[in-house]
Amino acid sequence: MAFSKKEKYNVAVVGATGAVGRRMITTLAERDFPVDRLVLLASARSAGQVLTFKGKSIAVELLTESSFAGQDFALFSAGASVSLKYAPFSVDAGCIVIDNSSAFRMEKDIPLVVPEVNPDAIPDQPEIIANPNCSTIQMVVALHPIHAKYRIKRVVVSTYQSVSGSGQKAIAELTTQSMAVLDGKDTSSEVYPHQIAFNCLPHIDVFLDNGYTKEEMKMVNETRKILGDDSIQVSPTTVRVPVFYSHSESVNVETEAPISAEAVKKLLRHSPGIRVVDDPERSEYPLAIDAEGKDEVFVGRLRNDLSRKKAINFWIVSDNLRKGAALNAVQIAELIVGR
Ligand code: NAP
Ligand code: 12T
Repeated sequence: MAFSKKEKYNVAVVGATGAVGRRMITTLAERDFPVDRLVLLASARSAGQVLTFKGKSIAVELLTESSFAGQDFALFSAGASVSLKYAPFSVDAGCIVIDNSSAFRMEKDIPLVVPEVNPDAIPDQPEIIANPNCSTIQMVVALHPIHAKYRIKRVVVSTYQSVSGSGQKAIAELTTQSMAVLDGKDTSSEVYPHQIAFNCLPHIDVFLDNGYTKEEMKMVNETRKILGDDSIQVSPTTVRVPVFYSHSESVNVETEAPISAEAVKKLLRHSPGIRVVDDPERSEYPLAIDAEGKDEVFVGRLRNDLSRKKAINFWIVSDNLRKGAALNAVQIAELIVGR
């Protein structure tokens, strides 16, 4: 079954009750995506729960192999194992999958798309399109214009990632632990291996044999795939911090061509999806609490690297549930219906 242009589309949200799924629903509404029927899917735990879309109540349904009949788009954010199991049923039903999990991102034949960077990676008849990792998305939005003009050789990045990246349970864990600590009580941890309240954990996703975490290797591999350049060196450290929403990143970029912080500031001011916030005199720079609920990738603290000629430093912040997940996925769907 081939994709054909229509006035409105049937959209399924898989993992609709989750941190990302809920943003999918609000993002579809806010951007007025041409939705005909919206089907909300989750596990037996929350089937029957009622959510609202544009003021209309919709009951969550149990995800099954036949959930995709008659649907045009399925936005998946229920974890990699759910995507691996159910995305093939969606494809068989002729329903385009936009997948937020890590299941398909590095598959050779599956496009990994950030609309501001590589919209042309979407084929004429898409089946599965992968949404990159949240930390990678906000970084490549800023790297892409720099790479196009100066050729990036190497990126050294440290992340400061919010707990909402690990879902609803993690948001609850930070809340409960913070209150316990302030009350002078003991804490317990379920989502993370250690207390996250008033702490920083240099550990996101699982550790791999090379000593890096899977989250760190996503930043290496996904950045190369999206920018279409395997020669870019990426040296990452990913850290969980006690912040609810928005990921922050400290980035050092080394380029082939001579570069300056001042020139990049001008370049990024005119680059899609980016807002430069950089006025140190007035204590203005990107902040997680300001980025929450916003669409843009915020960039600031642009400085020349004191230790190297062709290198600069900067700070990137974006709402991980928006541009890092739901917004990027809906933008991909918009590209498909808009052409
Ligand atoms: P979450 O808040 O824990 O939500 C998980 C969602 O998946 C819930 O709706 C849950 O439904 C559903 N679910 C879980 N197991 C299921 C099953 N067997 N069948 C059907 N539905 C199932 O997690 P989240 O933060 O929204 O993240 C969800 C996924 O999105 C993650 O696993 C991750 O891969 C991906 N993600 C991607 C990015 C990104 O960088 N692009 C960012 C964050 C997350 P119930 O209510 O029934 O439990
Ligand atoms: N472990 O989409 O915990 O690959 O913040 C996103 C976020 C995996 C992913 C997290 C994760 C992904 C997290």
